[in-house]
Amino acid sequence: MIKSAVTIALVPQIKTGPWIFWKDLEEGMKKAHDLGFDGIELFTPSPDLMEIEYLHELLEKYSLELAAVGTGAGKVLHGLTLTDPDPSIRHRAISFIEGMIRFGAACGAPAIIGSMQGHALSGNSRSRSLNWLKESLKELGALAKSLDTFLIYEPLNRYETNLINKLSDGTRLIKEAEADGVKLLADLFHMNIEETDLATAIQENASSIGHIHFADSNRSPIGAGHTDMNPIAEAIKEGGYEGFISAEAFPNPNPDAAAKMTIDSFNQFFK
Ligand code: LER
Ligand code: MN
Repeated sequence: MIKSAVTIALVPQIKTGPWIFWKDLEEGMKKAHDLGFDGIELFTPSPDLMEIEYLHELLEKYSLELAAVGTGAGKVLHGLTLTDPDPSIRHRAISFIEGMIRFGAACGAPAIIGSMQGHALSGNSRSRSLNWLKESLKELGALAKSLDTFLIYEPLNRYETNLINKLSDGTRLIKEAEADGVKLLADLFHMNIEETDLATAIQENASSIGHIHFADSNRSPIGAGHTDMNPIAEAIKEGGYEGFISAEAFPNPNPDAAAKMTIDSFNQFFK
């Protein structure tokens, strides 16, 4: 089944990022429920922002699933990446992500590695960076698998990483890493910058995709840019995708309108 989700960010330092709701967890969850979303995707500063029991209660109260948890705060707040040349920073990055994997898994959700993949620095060979990334994905994917979930790895556009920008390179990376607990995140905004054709990229990588970020060409909610969703939605459905399509978009013109626009687009293309 294809399910809808909306992002809630609880990290004040990234309030200007592409997240629909960011003020308050319960308020965001109530709004998500009232609009008919199936789940929420959470960005927290750390794995222990709230008691798991409290989150369980709220998820039950508002009939929502936890779609995924983001790990970006590890980079934004602590400067941690999996490809930092300093082994102690790589080690702390792994520990941070392990915590987030356990946090998500306690509610049946995968964690996402996006900006924490880092990038290859000049003078620091690209293959060395990719090897660190592969080793980390293998280790963290195995942890996720042991907790009955998976790990999500997200190719980002060229302005955010110089490691992996396209889905097909992500599929190859996971294979080379033999990281079988890892799936790819197809973020339509990044794909709009990097892929030759979004629908073809989705078709060709269908078996690797485990999560989708739903945003238009300008990273506003779907419907507010020039992405042609028809062939993309067809490719997602024909590829047998079963997972969340989650609104990671700027809250334009405001969070409530962006959430409404997103669920209307989701219902138009996926119901
Ligand atoms: C995270 O999912 C993402 O897409 C990044 O661009 C956020 O900075
Ligand atoms: Mn994304």
